[in-house]
Amino acid sequence: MHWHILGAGAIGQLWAGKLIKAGHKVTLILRNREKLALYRQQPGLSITNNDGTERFLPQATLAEECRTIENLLVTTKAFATLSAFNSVHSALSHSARVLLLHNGMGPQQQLVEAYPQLQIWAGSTTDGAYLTKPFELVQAGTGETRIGMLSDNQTDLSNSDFAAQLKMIDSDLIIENEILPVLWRKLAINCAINPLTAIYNCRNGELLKFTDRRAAMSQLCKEVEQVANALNIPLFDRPLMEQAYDVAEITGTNHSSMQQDIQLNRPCEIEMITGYLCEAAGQAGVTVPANQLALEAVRGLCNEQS
Ligand code: KPL
Repeated sequence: MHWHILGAGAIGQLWAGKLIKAGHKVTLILRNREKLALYRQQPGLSITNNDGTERFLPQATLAEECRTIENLLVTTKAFATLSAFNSVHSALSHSARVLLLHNGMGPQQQLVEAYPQLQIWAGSTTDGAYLTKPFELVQAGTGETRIGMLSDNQTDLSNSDFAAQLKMIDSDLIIENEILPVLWRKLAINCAINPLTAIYNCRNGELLKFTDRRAAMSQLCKEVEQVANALNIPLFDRPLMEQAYDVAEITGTNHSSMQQDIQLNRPCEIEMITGYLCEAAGQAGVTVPANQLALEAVRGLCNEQS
């Protein structure tokens, strides 16, 4: 199969390596001519993990140069998903499959509504990877990746085909019949950790060391659970606070993606994380004052950047 990858950040490059290893042809769709020129100076990307370093040679192009896309993997930041998708939409073949792998929620549902004819899959990953240079990736840890079909296209037999092909890319990958609760679980964890690490400008584990931070986290968790309950979305089989506590502890020395984005003056995903939660709460008639406050505080931090 030929895959195009939109969003050549850490997860996009990790998947480029996985796909090439599984025998697929891969084309990276790069953001602009500068990035493409940089890639072409020394084509290829390297992935380093405990087993050593491997080099891969995907092709690279720009959105406007794409002709026919059969399989599209979107690994942009959540706030860039829709515009990135629109930049290649006209190149998608009639039977194209789109797989969205990003934090937060909103863009997935918007794409399904806007393009009911497309097969849209979405997933959530806890794979740990970071770039040391533009095309040099370190795979820090192997997490869990869950993928399922979002669009209500159940009659298409090729869906199960696609699931089998995905499993061949990565045998650890989990195919879910219902992906929405999976996306909500990741959203819930991100609502509990990301805004607070941005507000306190701290590592994930430093949220657990202070009573006031733990209390704030617990309040956020309670509200997220109320919204999920009201919408009949099953979260975890134990309180969200316990689950989030463990994630913050396990990833204790990490800086969350939101804390990093704010520190590096990049746009952040607050609207697709806490913003999405607050919107869903409004629709479900649930009040979420702590999350609303966190949303406003992080929006304030984002505005300070400009
Ligand atoms: O997903 C994350 C993120 O940083 O976006 C967590 C779970 C908080 C780990 O850092």
